[in-house]
Amino acid sequence: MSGIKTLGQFIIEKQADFSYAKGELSRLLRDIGIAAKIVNREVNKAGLVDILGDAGTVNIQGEGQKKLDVFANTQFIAALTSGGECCIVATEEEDDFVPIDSPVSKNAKYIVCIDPLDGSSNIDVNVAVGTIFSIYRRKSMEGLATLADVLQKGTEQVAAGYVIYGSSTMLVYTTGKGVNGFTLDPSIGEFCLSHPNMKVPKDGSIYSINEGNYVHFPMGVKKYIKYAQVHDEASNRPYTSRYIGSMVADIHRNLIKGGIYIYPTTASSPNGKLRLLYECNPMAFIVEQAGGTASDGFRRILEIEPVELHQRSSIFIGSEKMVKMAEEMMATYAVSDSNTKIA
Ligand code: AHM
Ligand code: MG
Repeated sequence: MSGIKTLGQFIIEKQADFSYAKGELSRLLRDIGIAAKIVNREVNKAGLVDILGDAGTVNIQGEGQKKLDVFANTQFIAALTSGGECCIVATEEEDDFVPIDSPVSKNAKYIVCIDPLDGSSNIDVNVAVGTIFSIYRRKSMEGLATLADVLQKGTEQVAAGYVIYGSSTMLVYTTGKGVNGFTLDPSIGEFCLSHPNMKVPKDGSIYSINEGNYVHFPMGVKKYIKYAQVHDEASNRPYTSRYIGSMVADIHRNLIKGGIYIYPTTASSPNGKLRLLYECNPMAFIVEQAGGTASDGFRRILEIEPVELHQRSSIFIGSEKMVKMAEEMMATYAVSDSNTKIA
């Protein structure tokens, strides 16, 4: 085992960095890691068992739920319930937040916002999917935690992370002191530190966006796409287009190689598609901690005031120089959008 550092060992070593109750946050991260291993087991044998396909139910967003969505949701809620450190789970798969009411969680101080299985339309075709989570400390001091405890700005996150179930399974997280990545070693069943102190390159040459929606994009995004496609050796253009359709996988790749991921507003989704609390905020916290930038096109994602549980946002995230350039174009062409009412 020499030279290997497991997630559990690493979390305990880094406890001193936590601003709050140290053992509690460590235990919470451990609980998420355990649930992630169970979900990983099912994702990996998805073709072998009757767990692929639709569950026949629809979530609050009106999206059909896949069986693995439902399975992952159940696993994370169960792990957070028995762990005892979480008082509320807000998940993409439940209409309302889920209060955790168990004897062990009476004094629980943490709120977890989670997308249990992101990119789940990719499950049936063996493409990478992910879990995204965000952890807040409850603000209210007594009684049951409420919606107000959940609706905190991204700047208030005490930890965030994602799990990518890809060609290997990785858990990447931050507690606000940099970003570290752990790869699951299936032979010992442990996440092992493989990507210490991850940094997103300041500039990159990959852009990731669903270009099929081009006609519905704001003018600033259309201009940015054209900019990305122009030949210019000095700035390494044309850029490479890479879009998996799993936010976790697209952002993970860009975090390592340098790039920008964009999910803008469109004519049919004027507030964007992705959810602020359990998709945009955690990814923004991680990418900022890795030295990158995350914006809704005009302002920092982490400073958006949430007003509802399943609030959506546009997102421009990744290498700082690329995001800044896209923001400049959004600002420049915002007027033409307001004239055509696209965004
Ligand atoms: P989901 O949470 O329902 O899986 O939706 C989120 C996913 C992201 O992972 C991905 O980047 C995006 O939706 C893909 O959307 P589209 O198919 O519109 O490009
Ligand atoms: Mg999602």
